[in-house]
Amino acid sequence: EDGYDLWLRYRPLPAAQADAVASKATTVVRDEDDETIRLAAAELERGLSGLTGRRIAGGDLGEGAIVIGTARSARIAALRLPLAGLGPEGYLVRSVTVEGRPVTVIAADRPVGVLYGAFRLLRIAQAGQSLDRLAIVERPRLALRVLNHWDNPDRYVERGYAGQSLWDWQKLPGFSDPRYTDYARANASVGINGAVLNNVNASPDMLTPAFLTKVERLATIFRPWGIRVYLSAKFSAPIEIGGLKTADPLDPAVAAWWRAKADEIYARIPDFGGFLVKANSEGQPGPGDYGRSHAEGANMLAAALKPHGGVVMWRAFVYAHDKPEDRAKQAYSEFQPLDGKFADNVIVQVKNGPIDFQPREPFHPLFGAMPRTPLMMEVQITKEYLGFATHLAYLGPMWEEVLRSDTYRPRRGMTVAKVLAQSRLSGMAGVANVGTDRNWSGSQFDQANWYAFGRMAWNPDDRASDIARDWAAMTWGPAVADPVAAMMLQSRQAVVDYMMPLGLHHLFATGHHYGPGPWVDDLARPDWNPVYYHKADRAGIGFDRTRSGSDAVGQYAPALAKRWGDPATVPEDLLLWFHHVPWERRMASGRTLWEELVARYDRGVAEVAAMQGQWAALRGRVDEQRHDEVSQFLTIQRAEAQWWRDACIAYFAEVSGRALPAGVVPPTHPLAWYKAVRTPYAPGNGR
Ligand code: BDP
Repeated sequence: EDGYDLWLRYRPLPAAQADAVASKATTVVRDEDDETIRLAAAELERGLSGLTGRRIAGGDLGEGAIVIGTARSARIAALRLPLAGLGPEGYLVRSVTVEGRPVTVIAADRPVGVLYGAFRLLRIAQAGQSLDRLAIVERPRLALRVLNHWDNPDRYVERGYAGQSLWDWQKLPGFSDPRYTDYARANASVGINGAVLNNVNASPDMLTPAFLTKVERLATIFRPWGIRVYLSAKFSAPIEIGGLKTADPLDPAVAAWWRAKADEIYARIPDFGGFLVKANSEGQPGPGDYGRSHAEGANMLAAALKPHGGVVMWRAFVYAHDKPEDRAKQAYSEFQPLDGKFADNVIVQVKNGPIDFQPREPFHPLFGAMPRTPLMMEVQITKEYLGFATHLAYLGPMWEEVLRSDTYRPRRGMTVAKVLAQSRLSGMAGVANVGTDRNWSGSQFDQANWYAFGRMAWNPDDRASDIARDWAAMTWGPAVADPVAAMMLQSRQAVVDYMMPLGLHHLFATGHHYGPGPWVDDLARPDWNPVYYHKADRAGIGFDRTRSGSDAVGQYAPALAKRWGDPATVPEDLLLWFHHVPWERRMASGRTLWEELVARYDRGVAEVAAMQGQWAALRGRVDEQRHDEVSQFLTIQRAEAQWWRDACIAYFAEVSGRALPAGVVPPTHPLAWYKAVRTPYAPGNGR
């Protein structure tokens, strides 16, 4: 096994469980000849046959049948189930009696709901759970559940660690790689319903007719799986491919160009999702180039898409070149005043935290602060800042932490999850971690992050621990689900501990964001340098974001600003994010800050060693090929955790002028050694 089958392996269950499933899955009955419903039936047959070791096929109604469909099937309609209330993507899975026989029904208002319901039933069976007395009613809490591919036309994936882009543009539209279907199927299995095909640092070529025929082909393949395609639009495309002199959003010729472009796209792809835009950020063009606001830029594109039902996902990831303001404050400063100014088919896409996908950040202050503007949350599934593909870090707990954060806006209890779910346009975007590697995600365990993203976008209140368990059962087998999930649940904190504990952030070496570089101070912009973020000196360490400092804390609701603005009440995990504190400060453990920092780094390395032990104990209980790959990756992670720990401790010891606490093992090498490490060929660098 090489991992290609993801969580849809459908290997035989132990005999007793297989018998139980088989008795509830004698045949799959469908009356409708809809392509999506056919896919649902085929998936059930494939999955249930694999799990039970028997041939389960389509057939007539009998005891133990699985009956699937919408109200267009007379048999389903006769059951008078409350299908209309399920919405366009919801479903129900119920044990009922039809024509005197006990059966299971998977029903929905629309075919895609039936497909989602089929995957749900399979998930239950894969976990070895009973298919008796089912009474499940589900509908997604968020409407747009979208992967953002940072894929370039030349197949290079920005921040991608799983090989090349899946999209083989050169061979499209002529050749349909079977992987396109497998990709769509995997997404559908977790409820992902959209894919932005190209990098936010967009090439204008993507909007040319030559590329649009290729995009159309992919859209056709994805459609029956409930997936719409979107494109990242380069704001200056009217100049680059349209021959105009300007891209000013208020220029009528520019607006007309985009309208025509939208018409052209929809003529090919009637269910095209819309545009994702990175504007006036990190050198990308945007409305700001013409003195126009983000709202003016977004609304112009929104008007072009509106007649076709498309949306604009406008990113709030901005930090301007000319402003000395704390980078953590800039998105809020620029976007919050625009609340209420966006057209009704614009949704502002906000990263989970105010800086940039760090191993731990507080939630982004825009959540809750723009009540009249739909906001969607962007998370990074690809692990740009958490060790790429070789480090095992399950991101479910990180996203759960953010989604459960209380914004206190407008009142207590309004979590980020609620803010997202309550808006009239709602969604979550995940920067994809898939590529041409056989295992899709660059490592076996990174598949879990793709999986968890889908589950959390469907239900932002789902628990990371439940998701881990389900994934582990499906991917490694129900017998080892608990120990595998236990390993996963500690893994993200381990990365925080050995890279940047206690609220430290952005200590990365230049460019690739892989290894440590807390000493880096020579990059052109102050806020590209790690020293800007940790501000360590002889007296102390941390970024003062209180009122006496940048006052980034003032962008949060008063209750939070108060709690986080005081070093005595801020959670220690965010201490150095918000405060510059003396090395001698007493921590909850009784240690000084310096001692605590070193202890956290040591804990991180120990946690990786513990994962190695937990994984070693599973040898023989999972297949050898995947076990071996994970073991080797853990060995890499262990060595690199040590590298991070040693480099950071060596550096902070030097700037602080402090000796290592008693009993602490000194770094393997002197500081100069770590400073000399180069990683020029690390994958995924921006180009
Ligand atoms: C940063 C990445 C960069 C992306 C940027 C973005 O380093 O490659 O282009 O985010 O989100 O994290 O636009």
